[in-house]
Amino acid sequence: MKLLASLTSPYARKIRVILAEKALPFELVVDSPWEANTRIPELNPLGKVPVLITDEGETFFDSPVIAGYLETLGASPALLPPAGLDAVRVRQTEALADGVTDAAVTALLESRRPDGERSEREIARQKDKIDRGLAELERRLDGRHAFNGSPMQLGDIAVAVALGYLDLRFPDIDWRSRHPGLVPFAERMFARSSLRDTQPPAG
Ligand SMILES: N[C@@H](CCC(=O)N[C@@H](CS)C(=O)NCC(=O)O)C(=O)O
Repeated sequence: MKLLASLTSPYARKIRVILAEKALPFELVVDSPWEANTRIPELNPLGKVPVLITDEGETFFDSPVIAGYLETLGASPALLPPAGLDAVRVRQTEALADGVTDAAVTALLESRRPDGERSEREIARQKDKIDRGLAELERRLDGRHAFNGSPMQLGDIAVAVALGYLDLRFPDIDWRSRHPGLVPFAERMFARSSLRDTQPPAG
C-alpha cells in the first residue's frame, strides 16, 4: 500500500504512527498539496493529505477513515475496540485531538497571510479552541496512562500527534505549563519509536 503524505502533516503523521505500531509495510510517497505539481487532487478531490492507496488500488481519505481501514487488516496491536460504544469513545478522543490540530493548522495558515489580510482576532479564536480542547483532554485523562484504557488506542496517538504539532508550530502556546496533566502522558508517547521516527522536520 502507498501513503501519500507531506512530512509535516500531523494527520499524515497519525497514520504513519499507526502503520509503525502495527509494523505494516507501506511505501511513503511524499507529496505536498501546496506544491504546483502535486498529484493529491487527482486522488482526493478535497486536495488534502493523507491519502492511502491500498494494494487492491482503492483510495481512502481522510485520516480517521484511513485509520478505520488499517484496523480492518487485523494487524496487532488493535487500536480500536470492536464496534460499539467503546469504539465510539475512542473516536471521540480522536475527534477532540484532531479538532485541536485543525485549530492549530487554521491558526498557522491565518498567521501566514500577508499584512492587511491577516486577522489577529481569528488567530486568537483558534488559539482559544486549542486551549479549551487541551483543557478537556487534560480533564478526560485525569492522571491516567491512556485516554480510553490500556493498552494504547487510536485516540492516544491522535492526542500525542496534536501535542507534537503544537511543539512544531506554536511553542509559544507552552501547553506543558498550561496543561501539566498532559505532560507525563506526552512524554511516554513521545518516547515510542513510532513517534520518534515520524518527527516532522522543522519548517
Ligand atoms: N480531516 C483531514 C485533514 C487533512 C488536512 O487538512 N491536511 C492538510 C495538511 S496538514 C492539507 O492537506 N491541507 C491542504 C489544503 O487544505 O488545501 C484528515 O484528518 O485527514
